[in-house]
Amino acid sequence: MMIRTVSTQPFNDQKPGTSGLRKRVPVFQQPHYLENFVQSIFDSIAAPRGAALVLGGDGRYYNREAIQIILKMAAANGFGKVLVGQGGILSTPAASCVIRKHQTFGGIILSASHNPGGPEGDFGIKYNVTNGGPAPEKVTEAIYARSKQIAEYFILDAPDVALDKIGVSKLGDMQVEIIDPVADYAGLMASLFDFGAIRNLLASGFRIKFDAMHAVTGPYAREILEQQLGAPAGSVMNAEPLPDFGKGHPDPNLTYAHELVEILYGDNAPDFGAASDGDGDRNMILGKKFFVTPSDSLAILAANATLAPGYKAGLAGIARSMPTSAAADRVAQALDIPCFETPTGWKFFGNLMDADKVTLCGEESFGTGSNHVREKDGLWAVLFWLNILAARKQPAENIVREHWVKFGRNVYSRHDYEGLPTDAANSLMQHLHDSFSGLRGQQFGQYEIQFCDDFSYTDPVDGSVSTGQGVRIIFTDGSRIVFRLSGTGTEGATLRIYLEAYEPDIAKHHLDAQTALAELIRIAEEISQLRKRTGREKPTVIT
Ligand code: VG1
Ligand code: CO
Repeated sequence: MMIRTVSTQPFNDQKPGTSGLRKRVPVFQQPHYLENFVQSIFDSIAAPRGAALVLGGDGRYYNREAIQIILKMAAANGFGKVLVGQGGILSTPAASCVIRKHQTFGGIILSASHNPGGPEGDFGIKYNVTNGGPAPEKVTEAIYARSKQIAEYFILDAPDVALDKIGVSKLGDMQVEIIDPVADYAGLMASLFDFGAIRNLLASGFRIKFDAMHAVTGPYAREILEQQLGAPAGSVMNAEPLPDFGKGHPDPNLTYAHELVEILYGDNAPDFGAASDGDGDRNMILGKKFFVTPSDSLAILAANATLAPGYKAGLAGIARSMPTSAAADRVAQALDIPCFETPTGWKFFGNLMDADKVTLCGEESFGTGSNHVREKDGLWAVLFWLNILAARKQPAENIVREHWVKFGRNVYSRHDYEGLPTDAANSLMQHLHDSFSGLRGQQFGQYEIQFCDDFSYTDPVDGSVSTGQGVRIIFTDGSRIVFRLSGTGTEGATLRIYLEAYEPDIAKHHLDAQTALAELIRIAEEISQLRKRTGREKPTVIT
């Protein structure tokens, strides 16, 4: 077998976003496009000869083709071994688990997460480092810099590798090991949670519904929830991973997971519902006719963590992304542990976990996780909730309401405006920046602005600084409005407006978030000149 050196020219748009490089499938299918990016990764990470990698993806359209290309390039670039999930499948948290367990040099994950798939949908690629977590910014910047210079890549001329049969084969000098994508991950889950107690709960008639949204978690949820924990067959719905996710949008929120929402809000609803996204790192938690806000979910997991065997020694600390509500901060304060506020994206949690500064991390975008891996983890959050429900023997809604009584309620919502013209979105953000100095001290209805800024973060472990991470408008009573542009979309711009108000008054805890936040929503629209600059009357998605 021969190593071929292919000359190529740089593409100028291979800058990784919040979570890897995401583009439309036809963009990735252009000659050399994927190859350029993969070679840029290999050139930047300088892995020693013979190093091992993990490779897998969420099964979306182009996953298998990409895996064949990457395997042949890894062989040509001197890697000694690649562990591949059977059929090319590995959920994002499972990939992180495998990197850590098998101590590989790193891993490549093929996913565009919650973005739709299919021939006209999105594809994505992300590099994870030795700790199992997403490459930090200095690595992604080096990859991008390399992609702008690249002149050639290396690929082995060889037949395709059989991806569906577990076992070891050779590709040139490199070993390819096809592994069970579920086993290591399922073993890790069993070591963290009280499977016996969850089994008893499910045997007692407690009914659950998990929506895998035709994405990667189907096989994981079937094995863990149905096989190992005994949930009746059919408890996992849409369990077959499909290359186009059944033409759905695998984003577990009230809008896109409506099939599950209708079941949980319908007649004869199950006791507990959950969904995960394309690559299995997000989670949505539902009780009977009740939605648990992701920010509350993080706080509640933290407050109840010692009920799960894996966390019975307590938490070292908690971290949340800046736009995530401060509900977790209140729990950290009560537990007398530190709470860190990071920019959006899981890559910022890695250093804190590696340094044992935090145990739990979370984002408002349906992402929760812990130091068991270095990615957010959808099924882990579902199992954590089931463990708590089994231990407390109360409905999910009661657990949330009791939490609010104890800590007060951080009323929270996010409004997304998807598919905006990039110019309009940029001009709105610029307008906000230009308004900073005039806004301080201004009164809007009952709210007075204490300060506004563009969030920047200094990593407490390695001192690296990340600027421009979102405009914050903070009011004197602690309420907040945050504006950010998404870094995961592939078309136009998505504006995210995050709204948070603290409500200590129990008499108001029954209010729907949109009602409770109405005044802040109005202020956000006024300050940003949203209607004038975007022509939009209402958000595309509210979570
Ligand atoms: C979004 C979320 C962010 C999350 C990221 C990746 O990013 O807001 O919290 O970490 O997606 O999640 P953005 O830049 O579009 O706001 V996943 O599940 O798409 O890998
Ligand atoms: Co995801």
